[in-house]
Amino acid sequence: MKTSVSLSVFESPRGMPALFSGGTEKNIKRIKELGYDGVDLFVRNPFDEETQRTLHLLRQYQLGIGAIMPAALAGEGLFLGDVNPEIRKEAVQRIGEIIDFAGEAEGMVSIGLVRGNQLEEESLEAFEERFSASCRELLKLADPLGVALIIEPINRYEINTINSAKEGVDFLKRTGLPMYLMLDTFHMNIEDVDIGEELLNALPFTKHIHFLDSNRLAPSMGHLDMENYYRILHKAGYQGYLCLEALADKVSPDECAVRGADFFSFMRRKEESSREKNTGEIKECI
Ligand code: LER
Ligand code: MN
Repeated sequence: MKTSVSLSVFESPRGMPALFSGGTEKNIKRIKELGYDGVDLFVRNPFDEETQRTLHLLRQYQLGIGAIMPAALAGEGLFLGDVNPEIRKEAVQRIGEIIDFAGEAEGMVSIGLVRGNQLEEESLEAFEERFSASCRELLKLADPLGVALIIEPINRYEINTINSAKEGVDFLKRTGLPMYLMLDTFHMNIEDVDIGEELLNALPFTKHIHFLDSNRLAPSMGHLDMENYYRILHKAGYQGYLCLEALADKVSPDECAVRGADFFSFMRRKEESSREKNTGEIKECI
């Protein structure tokens, strides 16, 4: 499993879970120094100067890119499932630009808050019809570039459909859309009955994970059994990123990043020593 942190290319607004704000050399150097393998990148206009400079620095420091996050577009009122066709069209066009960028950056594109909300007076089917049609447009752009589109189940206080991991799986099965999931343990803690079980159930559809404790800080800073979830994913052979998409507004982002790095190296040492122990036991049996 690889590890990463979230980074916004631009100065991140309050409430955005970008652990590092600004694609500066200072931030990128620090992420590398702490031993992370990559970043999730919040972008706005992917071909502007600051995004291109950030991409260049990430390459220079040999950091990978997991998910590219278009959440800022939701802040601009652009939604793939919006009832207004003009808004849907603009959302598809702007996310399309992010897909082009993802092709160049070798990342995936997350589909989270940009889904938009089901209206109170309409059925889920009516909303899903609009949202799925926009997804089909995006897939036409993403497929030839080999860019995966990953739907993030997000808790009910932020959006009103696809809240739990199970609902994410059901949506993909129901529509047959060739998309994947990005799970987030912070949201799962609110929406899923058993995080460990649902991680396993959703794993065949999952390409990326935001790996946060109950308070949206690094594992070990809240009250979830993050060691258990790490072990479950490791044992199941998950090969993707565990990303600290943390909201460090009450502690310093650096402290959160250090605690995350400590957690991951502690878990790697533990896995390593249990592997050695098992090999020793097998040798003794022989
Ligand atoms: C984004 O990954 C996320 O988790 C949402 O809460 C939207 O910011
Ligand atoms: Mn997330």
